Amino acid sequence: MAELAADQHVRYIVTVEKKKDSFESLVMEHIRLNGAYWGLTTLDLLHKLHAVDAAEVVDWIMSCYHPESGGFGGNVGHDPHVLYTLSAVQVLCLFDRLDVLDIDKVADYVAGLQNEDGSFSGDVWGEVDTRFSYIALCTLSLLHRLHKINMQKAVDFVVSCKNLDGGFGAMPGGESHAGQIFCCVGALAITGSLHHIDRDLLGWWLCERQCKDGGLNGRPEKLADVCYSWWVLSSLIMIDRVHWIDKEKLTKFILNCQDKETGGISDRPDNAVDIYHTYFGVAGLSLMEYPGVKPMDPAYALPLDVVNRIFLRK
Ligand code: GRG
Repeated sequence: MAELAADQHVRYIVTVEKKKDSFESLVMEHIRLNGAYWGLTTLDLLHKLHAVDAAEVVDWIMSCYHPESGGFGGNVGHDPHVLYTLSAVQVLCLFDRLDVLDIDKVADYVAGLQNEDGSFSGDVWGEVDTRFSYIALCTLSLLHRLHKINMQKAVDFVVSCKNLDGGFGAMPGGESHAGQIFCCVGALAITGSLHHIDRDLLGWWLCERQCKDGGLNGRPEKLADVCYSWWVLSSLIMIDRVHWIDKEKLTKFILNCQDKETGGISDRPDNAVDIYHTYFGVAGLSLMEYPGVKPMDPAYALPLDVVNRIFLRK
């Protein structure tokens, strides 16, 4: 079996960050804070977070902050949204620098996006999606501020998005999709509400995502994509059914998506690499306990030592 080209991936991540006028940097301009979370978490998983200047990263993160609302934008001068607020909080967790935040202000921004039915909007424009429920719960939990929302209603909304096949969609009646399933299972895990899940039914739907090539897809009849290694495996771990996947075949699929010369991982073999798939490939390997990669927490999507530091201060 091919091996993880860890050094090349580290070099790829550090150079993508520096090439500000490259194609990848340009297409990621509006989601740069998400990109920072993907790249920096990968570095940490590979024990190389020190390859970047922590103070410089923290300064840049704070330049995306909107003190009047308490939220973060995807880049400097961009409007705030919960998607980027979670990434900002996660990156600050990696560097153990939550001290730079006005925690109550950020938590109030997120809590203020909860709607009457328990759902969350992504920003002031009001789009509702179970992604935002997960993001709100994850952010507030990392900030120790879950008490600022109506948690029962938040859980009830997520449960109302459960389908007859055991999966979850973006809203009530929405098609089951592995990405949304991660969000709903993660939200229920964070709130201690996993008893709402039929583990065997959902586990079966999730393990059926493994394709002949060993990779995982996001829903029936779709092609495998490295990113589902994370969305599907993390969900299976949270419901204790990860042994229903052929880990060896999936590991091979991910390793075959690497550019072993210049680093990076793509969605499927022979495609162009990008930072998103590099992160989800390494994160998937982490969930399968690949040697040399730090273990990850499946609900918070951060290295386990970072999550332990936050909740246990160890
Ligand atoms: C902290 C890890 C982490 C996540 C934050 C943003 C978010 C919360 C979760 C996103 C979950 C999600 C919906 C993931 C799916 C992304 C994806 C590859 C969508 C593509 O969907 P289609 O329909 O592709 O274009 P398929 O694979 O179905 O053909």
